[in-house]
Amino acid sequence: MLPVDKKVTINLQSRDVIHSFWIIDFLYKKDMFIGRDNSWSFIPTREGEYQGKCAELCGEYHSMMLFNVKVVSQDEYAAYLESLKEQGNTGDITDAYDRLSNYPGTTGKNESEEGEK
Ligand SMILES: [Cu+2]
Repeated sequence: MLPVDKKVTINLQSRDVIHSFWIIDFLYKKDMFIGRDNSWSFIPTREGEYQGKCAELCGEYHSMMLFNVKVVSQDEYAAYLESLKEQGNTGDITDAYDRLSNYPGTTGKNESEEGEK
């Protein structure tokens, strides 16, 4: 769910292979790479529901990588965030779900990234 007429930045990270984040009606897609963060900023200007999918043949479940993006009013967006909070759904996804463990000598993090922290 995204708020209409507000700048949105989507940070894209891959935890396994290369994917491509594609919202079809937005006429744009952005690749997601392992160990290299990517981002996409835009301002959705029309309320509605838009289909998205992975646009990179990424593996056995590629055809199941479908999602919907709902662009809603500011009020509806605020109410949605509040409902998530009430359900205890706050914060970001952490590295706890990271399945990538093939960087040499690490537990799934890029060594150059670790040096920056
Ligand atoms: Cu895919």
